[in-house]
Amino acid sequence: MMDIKLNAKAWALTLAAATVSTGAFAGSATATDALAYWSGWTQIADNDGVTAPGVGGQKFDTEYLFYKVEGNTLHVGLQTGFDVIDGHQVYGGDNYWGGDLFLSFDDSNTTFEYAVDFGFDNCGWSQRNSACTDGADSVGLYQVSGLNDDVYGGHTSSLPYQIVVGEGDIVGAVATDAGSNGLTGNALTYYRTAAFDLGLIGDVSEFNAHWTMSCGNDVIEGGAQLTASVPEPSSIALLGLGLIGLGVMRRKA
Ligand SMILES: [Ca+2]
Ligand SMILES: [Ca+2]
Ligand SMILES: [Ca+2]
Repeated sequence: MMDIKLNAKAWALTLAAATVSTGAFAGSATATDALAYWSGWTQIADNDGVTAPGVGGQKFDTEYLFYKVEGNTLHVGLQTGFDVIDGHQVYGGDNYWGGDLFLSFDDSNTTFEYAVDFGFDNCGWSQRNSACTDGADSVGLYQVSGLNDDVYGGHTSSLPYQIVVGEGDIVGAVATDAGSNGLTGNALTYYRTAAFDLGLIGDVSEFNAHWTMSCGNDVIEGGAQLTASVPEPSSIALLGLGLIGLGVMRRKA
């Protein structure tokens, strides 16, 4: 009996140790939160702490998507452990590049009619062992006419990756901002934004966004309804007062 009890205890300790080590591994790969930069934005995706279909930890962790609408300008924001300041990072001696921000405005997130090119190098997984000499495109909003699907073959579920820009594909100008939290190691995270006039798209009721990198280790998607006429607090208050007034009148009647 004594032996069995000891064995059971030993098993429990082994299981506890396994749980702790798994937790520690996950934590070390994923330690960041949404940046204060996003104050006033609406979060539309939380993929922090997960890299799928691949691995690589924080440097490949797509973390959050945000958006906001100011006037007729749509702002979309990405936070990721991938270096999206220059769209290139070296990991384990290999080169990795950031993708374009794919956008859909036709209520479908299976195909993307538009993409924001941030001006990152036009290279992919097959060029990971060399410097990129393929050049880059101008920052802007483009119609999607051709795709660069050069991600790791086992991660094609992360596609689309980058557009191939053709003549006449550009739709309009994009204002972009980028930075990092300035921390190091697994606490380091970056942000990149895109802002453009919704008039470039036309009649828009919702959008979907998608982003990945040249290994396809991680991918993030999110979307939101774009309600053109959100009642302002003052008009909601007036509506409430009106309803209260109706109630009072009914009680009196
Ligand atoms: Ca993270
Ligand atoms: Ca992630
Ligand atoms: Ca490009």
